[in-house]
Amino acid sequence: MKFEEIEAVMRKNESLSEQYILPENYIIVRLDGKGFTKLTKEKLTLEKPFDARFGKVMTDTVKHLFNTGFKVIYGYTQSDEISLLIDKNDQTFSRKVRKINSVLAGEASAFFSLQFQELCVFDCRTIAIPNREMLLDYFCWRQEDAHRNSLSAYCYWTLRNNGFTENQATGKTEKMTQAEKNELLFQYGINYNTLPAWQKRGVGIYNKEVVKPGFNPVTNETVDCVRKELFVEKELGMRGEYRLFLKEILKCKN
Ligand SMILES: Nc1nc2c(ncn2[C@@H]2O[C@H](COP(=O)(O)OP(=O)(O)OP(=O)(O)O)[C@@H](O)[C@H]2O)c(=O)[nH]1
Ligand SMILES: [Mg+2]
Repeated sequence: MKFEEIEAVMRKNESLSEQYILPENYIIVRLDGKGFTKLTKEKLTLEKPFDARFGKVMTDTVKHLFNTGFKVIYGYTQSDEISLLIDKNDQTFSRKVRKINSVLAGEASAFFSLQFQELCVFDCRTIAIPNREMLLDYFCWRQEDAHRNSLSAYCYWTLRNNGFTENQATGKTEKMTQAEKNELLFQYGINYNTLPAWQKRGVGIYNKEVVKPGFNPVTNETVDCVRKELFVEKELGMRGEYRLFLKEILKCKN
């Protein structure tokens, strides 16, 4: 075959393998740290179960992803995962799933690695969401997951710090209800309800309008200017309250 013929076949095969997020669907992407159990234990020096610097780097990574060319409306992070809501009408890379996943995984991995000076990798999946109610369900689902995992992680590390082995700590908490886990922590002097919200509910990031003093060179006056700034919400509400918060962010979006 001639070069031109080979190229035509290759290009056709490539384009036939392409997947797109269909129009009228919201785009959600979820990135997750690859092998972070090992990485957080062996390579990074971190507090357990939650480390403020790790949390800050996750939040900064979300902020970075707001500036990678996609119209990101909302970002959410908990543990080693990040969810982004991308505008329904975003046409970046013609909504090609391959491009969205690879570019965002690359951006997150590169940015995060630079912060810790260690090789850290994120995977990425893209999910089409057909309506607003499902969007709210999605983010409430991730937050519920954060809540459960955080309670379990606190129980596990409390037992480990009190002389239990890995297997004993896992075995003891495996079949416990949430109420029983709360009770266990209480016995060791930890009131789960008073722990920082970001550890139990995750963190939300979105563009918020803020009023900042600006200078008008024509009138030589200081005037109030309305600007959009990335805002980090570390005190998210839960369930119904979280749904209302998300609805407010989505209010001006079609
Ligand atoms: N020490 C510490 N570990 C954290 C923190 N946040 C997340 N992690 C760890 O990150 C890991 C995330 O778990 P998973 O995503 O389920 O597992 P993984 O090892 O990353 O595996 P894959 O995602 O399947 O590649 C858990 O083991 C957490 O303990 C933190 O603030 N401090
Ligand atoms: Mg992971």
